[in-house]
Amino acid sequence: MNIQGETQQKLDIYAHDIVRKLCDHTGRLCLMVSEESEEVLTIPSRYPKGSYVLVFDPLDGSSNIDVNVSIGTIFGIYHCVDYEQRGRVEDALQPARDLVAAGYVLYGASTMLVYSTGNGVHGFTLNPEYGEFLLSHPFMRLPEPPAYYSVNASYYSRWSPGVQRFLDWLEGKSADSPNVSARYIGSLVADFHRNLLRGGIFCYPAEGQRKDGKLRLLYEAGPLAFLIEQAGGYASDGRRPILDIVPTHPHQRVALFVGNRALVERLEAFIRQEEGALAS
Ligand code: AFP
Repeated sequence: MNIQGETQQKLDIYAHDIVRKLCDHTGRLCLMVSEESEEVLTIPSRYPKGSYVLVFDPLDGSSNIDVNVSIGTIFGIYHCVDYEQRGRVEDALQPARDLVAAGYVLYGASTMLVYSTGNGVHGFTLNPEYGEFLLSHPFMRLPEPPAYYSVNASYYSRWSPGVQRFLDWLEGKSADSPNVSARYIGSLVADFHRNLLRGGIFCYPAEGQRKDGKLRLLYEAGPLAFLIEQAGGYASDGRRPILDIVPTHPHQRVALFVGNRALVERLEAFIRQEEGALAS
């Protein structure tokens, strides 16, 4: 079981160990944070300590491993806050707006690496023959109009009225509803990637029991928010930009709405309306 009390698949641990072992001795990092480790990962004293911090979800969508559905690895890279004292948890508790790079690897029909260093979003496809990632999707931009919405609608009854109104609107129950279709894989990276290519919104709202939803800010929502803004989109927790949320804990959760800006801003408007109605 991992810190979140979720079942750890063998491949989760395997992926975690590969990333950790390949990155802890390079002299580039002073700290790592992984979904699969309760403690932050300091650099063993026998290795030089660099000035960068790696936060990562070694294998996202692991409940899809055994059913052969696309899964992925998500990562974010920060520069340490204080070089002299580098290697403390504070180096990881930075808002995603301060990321120096972020990306994911998608293990699907093909294996793709998608990343940004703040100069656009670029996609590379692995050519297994050469073992090389080749540039296949330079300067990825969210297309307009969006085509899809991705949410686990079976949780509808657990959402706040504002979020329920938004889903009703997405499902075409209003005169001004968008022309979007539903797609939900249950692997965040795969749902995000499809929406990045075709336009859309991915939602994992807060629920009655889970006030901050399920997904993690540091190594899931943050890096994807960094990418989506570089691709012309927006990511919010329903009230504020994900990029501006300052983490207080390495494994904290956050509600996530990410995709075409107009759709995410509409969601925020529904929540403001709901709160306005409650306040009056
Ligand atoms: P697992 O790693 O347990 O499969 O969870 C995957 C995930 O973190 C994310 O990839 C999905 O978008 C989301 O959870 C699916 O959650 P639901 O099963 O509650 O819809």
